[in-house]
Amino acid sequence: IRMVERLREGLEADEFTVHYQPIVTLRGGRSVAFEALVRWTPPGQDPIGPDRFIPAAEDSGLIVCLGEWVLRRACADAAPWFHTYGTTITVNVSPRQLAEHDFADKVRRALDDSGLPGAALTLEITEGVLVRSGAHAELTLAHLTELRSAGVRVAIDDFGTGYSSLAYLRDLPIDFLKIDKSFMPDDPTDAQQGALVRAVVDLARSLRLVTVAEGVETAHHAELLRTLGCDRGQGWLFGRPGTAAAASLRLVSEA
Ligand code: G
Ligand code: G
Ligand code: MN
Ligand code: NA
Repeated sequence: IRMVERLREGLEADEFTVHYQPIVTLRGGRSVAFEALVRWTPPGQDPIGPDRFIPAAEDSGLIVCLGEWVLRRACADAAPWFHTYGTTITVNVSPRQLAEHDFADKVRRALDDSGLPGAALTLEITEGVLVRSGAHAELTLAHLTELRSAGVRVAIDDFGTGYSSLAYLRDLPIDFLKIDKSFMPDDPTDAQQGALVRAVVDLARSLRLVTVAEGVETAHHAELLRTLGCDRGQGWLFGRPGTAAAASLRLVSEA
């Protein structure tokens, strides 16, 4: 309850920022997208990680307001990146947002107001989104279908960590699979870990989805993923989340 109060105050006092982490092609290494990741630094304090405040924002419903703010900020920051380099932006969306009757309207307005086409935006949702949206599952599906027909793409985040993953892949309109970072082997010689990454990448590829590996921390991870035919990577090896200015600089230096 205290956390919720602080969140509400923080939103009013404009204490949030958005950081951006590059998503690169595993062949070529170009930053084709950035994931928007919200940050909260109350004045005079250390940053509070999203792991701590996103759950509270979801439980209280404040995520609807915070999520819309992140979406609008990210679209505004990403507009020059898209227009100059074709770099797209991916934004995390929680089930609560998708259960709002006007979610698709809000997304279209954020795009219009920043001068972006739908194709510049990817929404990241989790496998459990239909279950967690409960009675709103139909509305969630309708929003995603409508936005996709406007060119917006949809990614399944943290793939492989939820349950009944396969049924969701069948029922959800999606374009990308983001393989959860827990699948990156911490021991390159462990055959069992290697087999698991291979199985997940093969599954995603056979569904003709673009595959994005998360948590790529080492050159070995990148090499393994290339061998397996994974399309894109995101992780500390390629770049940590940073400010919009840092993202712009990165694009300039790649051009
Ligand atoms: O890097 P990281 O600590 O930023 O993110 C931790 C968790 O918070 C991840 O699960 C990430 O998806 C989530 N997260 C980060 N930014 C947002 C956001 O804007 N909206 C939602 N719903 N989740 C976010
Ligand atoms: O849940 P989601 O996948 O949206 O959030 C991405 C999270 O992963 C963020 O907290 C981000 O800071 C974190 N992250 C990004 N790259 C790496 C990495 O290479 N290793 C680890 N352990 N975490 C990472
Ligand atoms: Mn994400
Ligand atoms: Na992710």
